[in-house]
Amino acid sequence: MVYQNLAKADPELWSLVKQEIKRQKIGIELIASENYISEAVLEALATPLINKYSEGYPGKRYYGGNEIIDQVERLAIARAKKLFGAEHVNVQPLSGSPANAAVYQAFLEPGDKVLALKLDHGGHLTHGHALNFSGKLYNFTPYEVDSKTEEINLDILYELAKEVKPKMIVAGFSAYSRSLDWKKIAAIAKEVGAYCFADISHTAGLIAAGLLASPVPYFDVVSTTTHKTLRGPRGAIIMCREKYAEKIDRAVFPGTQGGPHENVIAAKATAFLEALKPEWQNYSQQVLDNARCLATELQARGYRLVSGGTDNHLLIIDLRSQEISGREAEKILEKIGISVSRSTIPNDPNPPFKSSGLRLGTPAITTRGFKENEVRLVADLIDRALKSGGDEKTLGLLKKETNSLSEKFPIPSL
Ligand code: DSN
Repeated sequence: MVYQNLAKADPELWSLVKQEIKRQKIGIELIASENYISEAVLEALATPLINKYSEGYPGKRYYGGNEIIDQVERLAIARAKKLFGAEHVNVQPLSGSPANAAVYQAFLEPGDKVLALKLDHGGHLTHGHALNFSGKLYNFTPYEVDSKTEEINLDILYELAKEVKPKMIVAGFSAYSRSLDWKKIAAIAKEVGAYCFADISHTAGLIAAGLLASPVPYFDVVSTTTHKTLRGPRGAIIMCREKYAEKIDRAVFPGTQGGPHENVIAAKATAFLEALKPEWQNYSQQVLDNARCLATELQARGYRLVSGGTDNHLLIIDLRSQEISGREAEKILEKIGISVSRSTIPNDPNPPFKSSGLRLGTPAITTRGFKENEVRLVADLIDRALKSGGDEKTLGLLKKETNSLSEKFPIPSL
């Protein structure tokens, strides 16, 4: 992408953008929720579609001049439906949290009971955390992972659902490395008379590739962000059965949002087109292979992983035996140019800001072209950094190794 106008018009901002481009180029990105968009998606984001107000939906807008915008939005909807086999798709949610706010508003009244995975067991803020709108507005009961296997035990969920009798069961996570039995969760919800809502933000790209099971055939409603494994622009979509289409659309607009960002909707359409191509499966398979390789390599170096491994694109290291907190580990890796996010582990003895775990994911490095050989080098860099005791000279040398490895793998859009 050429930015010569920005560089000329706003040198102060351009200098910051250049620094961020450099940081991305020379660093290694292991944050499980991040990825690199293609040049085509980046160009779609920079189109003049951003200039248009289009409150409403195709054919029913509250502003004139939307005849082309309607076609853009219909294109995004059609591609998303095809990609996920969904009956109805709303492509307007600005991001994951607004999407989830709309889902709750569509199906629940304030105070209604909801079951969702606890945050420190891998859940998400919008799945009922006390400080989030979800936890303030609705009456969430958290379910936990099994204390021995550290996996979600659906028998326990079933008993809890019978006891609580929620109006909704939420399935989905932001820090859980195992797959979910969607069909069984939907059956539990049906039996207790609850709506079932899947938030597949983390795994949507792998589901679209057909490599992980999809909740779409079984669940009432499914939300996903578009910028993680799906490798699209920052945003979200909601999928639901046709019978809930009106509920969902009204909850997005006018329920929780005003004007949609049509340039982002255009970029979503382009990302969906990319995910519909046969190459998408190869990419997604490599994301999974790289995650398994990273897990094995870290275990071989003595690290304990929550639940013993991974079935998806992410893994959580339990750092307690390393006598270092998640926050300290994140800082050390930052010093050598590797970005990760600290994570809680189930029943974490540390508060979330400090935490006892690290969450690592492989979508971004895989987009860059890393395969198992590079993943082994990454595991080695992480291990040497975490065992360096913070020695600045060692960390300086490791940073050089990070930079020279990453510079061999250009980022598509930079
Ligand atoms: N912040 C995202 C993540 O890192 O998983 C979830 O919203």
